[in-house]
Amino acid sequence: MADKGKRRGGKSGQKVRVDLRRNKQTRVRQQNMTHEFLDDEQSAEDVSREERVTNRGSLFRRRTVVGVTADGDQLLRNVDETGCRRGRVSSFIGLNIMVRCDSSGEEFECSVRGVLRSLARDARNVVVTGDRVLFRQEGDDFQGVIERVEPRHGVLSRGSQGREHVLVANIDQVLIVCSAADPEFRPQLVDRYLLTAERHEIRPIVCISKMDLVNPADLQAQLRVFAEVGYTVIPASIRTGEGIERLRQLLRNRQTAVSGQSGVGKSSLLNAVDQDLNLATSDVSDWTSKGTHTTRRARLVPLAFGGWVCDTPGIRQFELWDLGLEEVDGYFIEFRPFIAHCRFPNCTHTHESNCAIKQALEDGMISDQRYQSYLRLREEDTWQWKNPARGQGKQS
Ligand SMILES: Nc1nc2c(ncn2[C@@H]2O[C@H](COP(=O)(O)OP(=O)(O)OP(=O)(O)O)[C@@H](O)[C@H]2O)c(=O)[nH]1
Ligand SMILES: [Mg+2]
Ligand SMILES: [Zn+2]
Repeated sequence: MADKGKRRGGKSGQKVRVDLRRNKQTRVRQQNMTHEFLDDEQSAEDVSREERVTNRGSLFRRRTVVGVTADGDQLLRNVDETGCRRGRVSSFIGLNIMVRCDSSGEEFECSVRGVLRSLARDARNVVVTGDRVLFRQEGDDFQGVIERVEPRHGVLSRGSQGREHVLVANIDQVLIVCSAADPEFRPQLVDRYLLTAERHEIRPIVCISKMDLVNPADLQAQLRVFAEVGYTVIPASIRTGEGIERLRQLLRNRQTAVSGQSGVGKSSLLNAVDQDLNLATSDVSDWTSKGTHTTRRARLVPLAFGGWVCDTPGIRQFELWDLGLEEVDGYFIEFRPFIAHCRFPNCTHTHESNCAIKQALEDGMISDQRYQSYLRLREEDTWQWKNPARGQGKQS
């Protein structure tokens, strides 16, 4: 949206997205920066604060504020809590939302209070799996109404047809599952997840499933690339048991989203990690022939040994959301030390001379695998309708 500086969409009480001005001088994060009001495409429930340091040390800080002024805020926040219960959204069944009560562990089938929906610009993300909510029981059965959605932290989201699709909220880490084979290993898909995790400050863990199907030596070089950048990489197999105990340790007492392509074995891995889970999985012959997802909806479940996992449906493509083309390089974390040494401050590391990234590539400081990923990302993504709030123009 071109008209920066102007608050839009705005009756008092509605939320606005504030984008705090870039600071070119320093890499240090600062608190009180100048406000600029921008158009807001996010949903009313999203009150997450986001802050990021881009590659050249410039700072983008942005927050979505619900109800900066009176009315809307009161509608959303001032709920009469008497008789309400606290819980967490575990899954969606049709239009109904399953909420697990914090105190009793019972599941309630809930709807959403009308005002929450009507104030939301993006109906799709009003309530998402993993949300912490305040809800009121209605009637004698396990039914209720969600009165309030608490502010989120740790969101895993992706783009989908030009809009944000929040996969799961309130997570600490994402287990990125990519199979060694069947379906074939896709390091560039892993990179997309890694970028998103960096962007949202969620810890990524890379799990390479179905290791029993390959000769480990064949993948060694590719896996080493991720490890050398500093990521935790776990080769695993439910057939041999490789990696399962390590996964158990990493998942214990954490909030973990499990994501990856369909058929890579996400649900199977979780069942191996905690045998009480009994998540649906499909036979090899089944999933390859039908080409559909076995896990149809995200499901948040507690682990017997502590912590929660959210098993999500497989994805085909992982489109990045809310990440500008000009900052992608900075989220390839091993590029960071070099970026500032490029001759041109807006170097794209493609055709420019005196490019420190290309030099680092030549010197073996950056791997070709990751550099190719970077190039692909630049080419493939539909950047023009990303980041509508940042003046790149939104087309629908
Ligand atoms: N050989 C081998 N096969 C595995 C392994 N893990 C899972 N599989 C098989 O892979 C197929 C798919 O497993 P799922 O756990 O359903 O895969 P998913 O990632 O949950 O798939 P969606 O729910 O569709 O996203 C099943 O036939 C599993 O038996 C493994 O370690 N080795
Ligand atoms: Mg599954
Ligand atoms: Zn460069």
